[in-house]
Amino acid sequence: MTNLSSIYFEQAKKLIPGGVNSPVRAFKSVGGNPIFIKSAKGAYLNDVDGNSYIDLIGSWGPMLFGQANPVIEDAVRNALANGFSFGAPTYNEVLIAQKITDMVPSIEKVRLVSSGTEATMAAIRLARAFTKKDKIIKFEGCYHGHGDSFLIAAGSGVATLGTPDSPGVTQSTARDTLTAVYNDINSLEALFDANVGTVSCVIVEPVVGNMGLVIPKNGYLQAVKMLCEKHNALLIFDEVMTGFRLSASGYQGICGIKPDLTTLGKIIGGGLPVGAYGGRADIMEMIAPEGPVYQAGTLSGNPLATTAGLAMLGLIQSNPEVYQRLEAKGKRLAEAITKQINSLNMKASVSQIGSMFTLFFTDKKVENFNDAKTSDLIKFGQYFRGMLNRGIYLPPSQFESWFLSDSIGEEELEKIIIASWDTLTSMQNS
Ligand code: HOZ
Repeated sequence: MTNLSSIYFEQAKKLIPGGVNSPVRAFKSVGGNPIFIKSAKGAYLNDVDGNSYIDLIGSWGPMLFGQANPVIEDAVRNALANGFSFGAPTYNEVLIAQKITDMVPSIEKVRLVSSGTEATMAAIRLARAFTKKDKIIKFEGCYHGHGDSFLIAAGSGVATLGTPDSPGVTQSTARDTLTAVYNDINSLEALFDANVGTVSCVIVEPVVGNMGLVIPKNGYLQAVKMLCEKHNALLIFDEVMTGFRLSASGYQGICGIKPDLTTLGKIIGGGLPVGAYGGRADIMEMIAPEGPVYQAGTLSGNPLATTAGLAMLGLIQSNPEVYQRLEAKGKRLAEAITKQINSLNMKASVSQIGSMFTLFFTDKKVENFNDAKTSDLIKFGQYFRGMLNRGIYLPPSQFESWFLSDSIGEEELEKIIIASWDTLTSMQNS
């Protein structure tokens, strides 16, 4: 069908690899052409052809209060008048560091960067320098951005495209990344035992959003922490998606574990480009210029991004009940869709925690990447397109989490549930 989105996409493909600036947006695994967005407000994304969709991507996490929240919008508008980028310190950087360290107790010192990818790359460099060891352990299907060390058995967009080990990553880099099976403590223990004295850190999404949503088993993260302590390896929680989304102190505030380092992203810029890494002061003090580990960035602590982030964290602090509301919405959706798949006798299962959600097209309980990969990706594509046609914009991949926002009210929840039922029944009948 010819519409503005498809015209723009044709033009984009001539200028931008694959027509998009981040692969998963290209709809490759779900079919059809990407929808170009013109604007967004509250629970809705509006496309260039005049259609509106309920937004379940939420910019991959940060839109906790919905799109273009007026408090954040006003803060950014006011800040604009003072300039956009200085390459010199601002007081807002101090204020946001204070807020982050107040809200996340494991973070004693924090460094702002411009994306989650930057944060994770810097965090492992720091872990290597601190422990004087080279290897890292990550988990199959976890995604920590596109740094070379992480593109080994990676989830998210690379899993979606079927290229979890990217060409261009050197063999020596790949050799220093060891991969364990998430939720399987024996697999981590075996890796440690086979690599005694060489592992600098374990990096993990404590709740995984990049295999689709996968929740840790009871006691699993505690066991990971104990193994790290036993082997003198640092524990890094990648909370780029879960930080401030699952609680005001991230998932670590829920599971009660203090990682040595934490990476954050997106939400601490209110949706503007920001990331951060932080943790124990004795480790963070190794970062330049206090210590020898180099990491820098002109846009780090950008004044617009820190203003938006301060407004976002302020909103969270003044609305602590938002997490209960989101949990209630997530539960309601999970119950309704579980009922639908059961009544249609479909091979599918639902994963949900707070405002994060995935419908897997497999009847396996998804506890790790291998389980997630048993999903029927053709069925997911049909479901995605059915939902999109009914006005619901899901993440365009089986290996991603949906994100609910506080702007999604009763009316939107009803629409999502009805669209899901209509889509599933039409899939059943086709
Ligand atoms: N890492 C993001 C959430 N899984 C996806 C962002 C993207 O690939 O565009």
